[in-house]
Amino acid sequence: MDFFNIWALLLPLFSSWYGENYDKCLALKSSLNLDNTTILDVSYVPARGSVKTWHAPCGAKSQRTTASFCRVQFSTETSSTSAIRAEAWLPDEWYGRFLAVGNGGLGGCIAYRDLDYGSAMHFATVASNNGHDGNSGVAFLGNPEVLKDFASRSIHTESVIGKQIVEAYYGREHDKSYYLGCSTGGRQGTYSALHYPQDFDGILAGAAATDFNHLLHWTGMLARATGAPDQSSPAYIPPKLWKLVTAEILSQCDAIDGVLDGMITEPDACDFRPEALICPGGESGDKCLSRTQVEAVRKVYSPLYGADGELIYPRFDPGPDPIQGGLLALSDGEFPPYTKDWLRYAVLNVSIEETFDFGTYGAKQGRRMEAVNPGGIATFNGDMSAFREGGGKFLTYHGRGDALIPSGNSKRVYNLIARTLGTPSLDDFYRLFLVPGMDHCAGGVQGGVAGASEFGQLGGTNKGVNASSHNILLALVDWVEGGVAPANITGTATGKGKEERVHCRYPMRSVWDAEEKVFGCVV
Ligand SMILES: *[C@@H]1O[C@H](CO)[C@@H](O)[C@H](O)[C@H]1NC(C)=O
Ligand SMILES: *[C@@H]1O[C@H](CO)[C@@H](O)[C@H](O)[C@H]1NC(C)=O
Ligand SMILES: *[C@@H]1O[C@H](CO)[C@@H](O)[C@H](O)[C@H]1NC(C)=O
Ligand SMILES: *[C@@H]1O[C@H](CO)[C@@H](O)[C@H](O)[C@H]1NC(C)=O
Ligand SMILES: [Ca+2]
Repeated sequence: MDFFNIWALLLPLFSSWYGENYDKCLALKSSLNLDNTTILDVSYVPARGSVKTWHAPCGAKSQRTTASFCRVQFSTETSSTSAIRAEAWLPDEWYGRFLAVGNGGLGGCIAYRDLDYGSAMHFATVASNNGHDGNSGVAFLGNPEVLKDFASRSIHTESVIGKQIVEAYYGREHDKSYYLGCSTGGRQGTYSALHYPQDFDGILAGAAATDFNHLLHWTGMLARATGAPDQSSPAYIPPKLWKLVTAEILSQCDAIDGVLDGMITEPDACDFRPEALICPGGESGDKCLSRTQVEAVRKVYSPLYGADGELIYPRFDPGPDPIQGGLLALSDGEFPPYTKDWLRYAVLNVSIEETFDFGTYGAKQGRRMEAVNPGGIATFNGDMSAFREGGGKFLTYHGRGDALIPSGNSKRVYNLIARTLGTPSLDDFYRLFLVPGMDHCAGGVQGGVAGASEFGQLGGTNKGVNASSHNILLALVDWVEGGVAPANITGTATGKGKEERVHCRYPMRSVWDAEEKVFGCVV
């Protein structure tokens, strides 16, 4: 019997095993007719399986799946020279909610773990490749439409088309719509609230890469401070000396929060003095730093100011080991790849064949990035009035051990919105949770201690605990659908002990209660 005959025999069997959803799903392939959209593939995925991903050229080739769902892969043209590639995962057990998920870095990569997470939590979930494939900026070169997808259009498009697919499949409109993302995904969510206030009822946008041009400039300046791209620079600090720096920060600042637990609860209270590390005689050594290296360390832990004294970007939080946290700008002596690609391919439009001397990088390039502001990407605007007036709810979080985007930026954005809207507290629609010890978006270990960094913020950060007190996505649902706003969120540590810790909402502070022996939230 040949292959096709086997399928002819088995297909009706699948259909009866999986029930009506199987047929309903496959029927979408010919019935969907959506603006600017080509349906690439439709398949039914049974529970607890695995799917082949659209991985080129990033991410894993397959993704484990939890729910049983209908998978629709599609491509939507956003202009005559640009398109997004996207997927909708439509779970059999659907609670009437729509969820769009975002991207990371300069990607280019469909967030499969978030598709799995969203569909497992019974959301009809949509993700896209952000208008180009891969995590490099080459796709932006000479293609302003691709840049526009990256800066602003892909999330809007995936949500407009995704909602139509949801309606076609389930035979009715969704009830409420949500967004989830972190880092670049956090910026995308913030952009949606500012510019597409109708797209989502609830937005969960963590560790947001807002004030994007300045963020990349800050990273560039940090790298220059430590001598990049030249490892033989006297300011270069090799990874083993960064370990010393991290240990010294802990010894100076761990106790400030009242507990020697290897974690700095409030890095803003840490006035780190790197001079403690200067070698006798001031030369460089194996177990100490030269005066030049100490100056570099001081710059890393200081805010970046412009020529007129204006704040360009808040300082890097003292605490995490920047190497472990993946702040490559500091660890390998190279110029940071995102700043490099953004400047070359989106701002200066330097071709692949030409070179750019990153040894000359400085304030001038930062001003250039700000002035060009490719695709209108900056996302540093406090006017969320339309989103707020439309009843939207916004949750955000930031790790106090984030080695890629300083948590001070999330406080700064909170304050910007409060100032712009003329209200001291944003509690009625916008809440920020600061998470001690957490690295960029998730994970993180300081002084050997894992922070309570799992609270359902992304796929893979929800080890079974999904009550809304412990799961920020469900907390958002409670707020949007039940009017109950989260006062705080409880995180669970990744380590064996599964310790829990309550994360406070800004501007409350996490303060040790010596009698109760627990951190509480204090105004
Ligand atoms: C389809 O594309 C056209 C032009 O490219 C655009 O004006 C229109 O808004 C698009 N429709 C959707 C639903 O994105
Ligand atoms: C909790 O998550 C599991 C999947 O991980 C899901 O089956 C269950 O329904 C969820 N509970 C709620 C309240 O969403
Ligand atoms: C590079 O291209 C972008 C649009 O893709 C444009 O905004 C910018 O002005 C260009 N830069 C230069 C130096 O021409
Ligand atoms: C967290 O919020 C709950 C209400 O949801 C409250 O009962 C509890 O006291 C709060 N915890 C802290 C540490 O503030
Ligand atoms: Ca401590």
